[in-house]
Amino acid sequence: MVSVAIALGSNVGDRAAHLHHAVSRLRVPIDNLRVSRFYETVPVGTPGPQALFLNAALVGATALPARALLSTLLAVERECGRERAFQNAPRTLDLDLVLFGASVIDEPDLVVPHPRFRERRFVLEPLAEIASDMIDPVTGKTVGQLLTLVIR
Ligand code: PH2
Ligand code: MG
Ligand code: MG
Repeated sequence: MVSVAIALGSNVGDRAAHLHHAVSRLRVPIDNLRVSRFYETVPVGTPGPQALFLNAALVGATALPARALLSTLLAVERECGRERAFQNAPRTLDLDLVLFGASVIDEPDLVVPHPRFRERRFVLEPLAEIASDMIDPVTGKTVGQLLTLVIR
């Protein structure tokens, strides 16, 4: 079993319902699931003004390979009507694989640890609430340490 961390985000429609749907679907492939509270956050890095996000994080242990877990995340996004109009477009549900044990994966459609999570308070704050001791295999720092270093 591998420890995983997933970031959840929504800024279209019933945001809380989308996050709850994701949590209930991920209880099957992820054991010992722990979920942060839901944080309302200002959009960061979007190409224009957007609605506020609801962000959260979840952690647990999975027997799935990273690629199978990624397929599950994309399927759950589609169940919530996710469309991909352009990069950082408003979304009903975004599920990002942030950490997959100590794995470092750099493939065109799968980069783990998530390449931008260290700069994102909206990922680090919920994740530190439930798993501040998880280690980023690239920097060797814990999530709690990364949160103290984030600027925005
Ligand atoms: N996701 C993005 C871009 N910007 N801003 C906030 N506050 N929350 C997000 O989940 C988010 C974002 C791309 O995935
Ligand atoms: Mg994202
Ligand atoms: Mg995504």
